[in-house]
Amino acid sequence: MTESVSNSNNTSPKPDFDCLIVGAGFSGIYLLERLRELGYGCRIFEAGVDLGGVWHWNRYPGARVDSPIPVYELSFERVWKEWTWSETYPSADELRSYFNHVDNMLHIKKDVDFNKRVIGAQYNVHDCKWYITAEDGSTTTSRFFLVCAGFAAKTFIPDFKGLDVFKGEIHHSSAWPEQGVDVKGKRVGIIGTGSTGVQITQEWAKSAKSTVVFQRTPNVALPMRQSSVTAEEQNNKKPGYPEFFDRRQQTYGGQAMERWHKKVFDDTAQDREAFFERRWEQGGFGFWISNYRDIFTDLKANREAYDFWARKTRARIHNPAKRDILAPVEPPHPFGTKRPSLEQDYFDVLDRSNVQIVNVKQDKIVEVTADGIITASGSFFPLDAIALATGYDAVTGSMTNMGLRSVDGVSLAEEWKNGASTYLGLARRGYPNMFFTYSVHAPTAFSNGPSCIEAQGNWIVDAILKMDATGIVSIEPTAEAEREWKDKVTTLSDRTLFPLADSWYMGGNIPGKPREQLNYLGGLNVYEQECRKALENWDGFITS
Ligand code: N01
Repeated sequence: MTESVSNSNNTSPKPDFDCLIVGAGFSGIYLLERLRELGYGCRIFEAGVDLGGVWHWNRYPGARVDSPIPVYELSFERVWKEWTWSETYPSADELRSYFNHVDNMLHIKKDVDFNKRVIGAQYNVHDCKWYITAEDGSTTTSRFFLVCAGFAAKTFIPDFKGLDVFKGEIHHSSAWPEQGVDVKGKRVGIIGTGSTGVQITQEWAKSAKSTVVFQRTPNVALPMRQSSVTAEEQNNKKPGYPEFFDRRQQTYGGQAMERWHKKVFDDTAQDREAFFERRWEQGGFGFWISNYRDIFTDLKANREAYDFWARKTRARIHNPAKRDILAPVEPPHPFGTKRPSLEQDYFDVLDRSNVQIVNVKQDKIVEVTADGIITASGSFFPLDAIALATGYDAVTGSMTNMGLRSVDGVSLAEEWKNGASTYLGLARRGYPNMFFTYSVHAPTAFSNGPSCIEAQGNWIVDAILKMDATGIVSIEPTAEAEREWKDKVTTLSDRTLFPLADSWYMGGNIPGKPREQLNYLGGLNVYEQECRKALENWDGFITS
């Protein structure tokens, strides 16, 4: 459906596509399917060789999702009706099978170019087309340019001296060899204790001869409480799925889990302990997301949650030195202001005698040698394999790493050098007809992925439909709307304790990156209402 292009009053040939989508993860697939059904000509360019986005790339041992089924899946009935999970928190392998199933049901792959990495894109105001260049030298034109690259597409590897001289295997978690790494009988090291580091440690420490975990910040990890699930159990619940998926969109975190209505000190100490205990026993993110409603706004309230966590966790660690590194009495940051992992036996594994923990906040890594790692104190840790679980230039990195340029030819990386700016976490001034999902200034880090993606995807589809129904050729935000949106994102964040932690939420994990809130903290439900309101009269947009 390219009639709208003829509205542009230009005589240049039609673009190659109505919508060119970057990325074949949840967002790209969702948008492709929705737009294709409406008759739009779409294509996905995907740098990897298969569907799945982060689940395609993340092949490190132990990788699994931390949202329970059926929260973390697409709401397309054709997909969920015929699909059965085996665990409450599925593994990356199972998620890759899920994406194959998505393809079997929706025939996504026929509209995807794999191995196609976008390295440049710019909108031409004269012919109203995006020109998208790929690493293979090709240039493709499109009316809309939809960036669905997720928040974790740009790997971060610290600039450790000697990284390239290490003789053993060394891999970042996002570039893990498909055949895996055999660590049986080997001495292994894991740098980083975020969600990825926790998951790798749980696996490697069980088979390696010895393990050294290089921890800069303790992971205030919560019990996952994994369980197997049968097809029968799932089939019994499926009649309720449509309502469940609707409800998921109406919650703060897109999780079908709400913050508790009470504040921490509304309860007596005894009732509070009982409440914490219930959340703890449930497992998963309940202790984080549906905890007392003031734990992210009041340090004293937050400390109660941390102290409960520390008591529970310290009781599991028998080695006193390890106990103080892994679960210190004093919080490393307010509880939950860095993403907690869901662990299965992380603390038990770390307590083993063949596992060593190095506190690299006090004793920094200074060099990787051919045979191991040297820290500032001069300690040498001989290693045969190293896992770099050091995370991502998260949220903005996926977008600034793609060669995007404004209509004036300025690169997005340059524009965002001192801070990101967007409108509604969906659009950017100077980039007409470009929309992005699960990225900057949206609920991204604070929402279940598929929920956020579907809310934004539906908005993008409706915006395109509305443009075509009313003869609008292009839209882009005003400078004022962007300023106001950024102020809102910042104000919401400043009311909370999140700015107190050096997290990737705040750009705090990357040396030199501007320190600012990159996520919208008002909740997915409110976010969606705000976006919908703007769509009614194109508030904050310039239309032409
Ligand atoms: O990355 P991270 P990640 N020296 O940035 C450390 C999602 N995810 O890949 O905390 C030593 O969280 C760094 O230390 P510090 C999820 O949303 C989900 O683990 O900055 N250490 C930190 O410990 C997650 O939040 C799952 O002090 C250094 C680690 O490296 C997001 O992806 C699984 C260092 C990086 O942790 C990112 O997680 C995996 C240095 N110079 C990922 N530099 C699920 O379970 C950094 N570190 C669904």
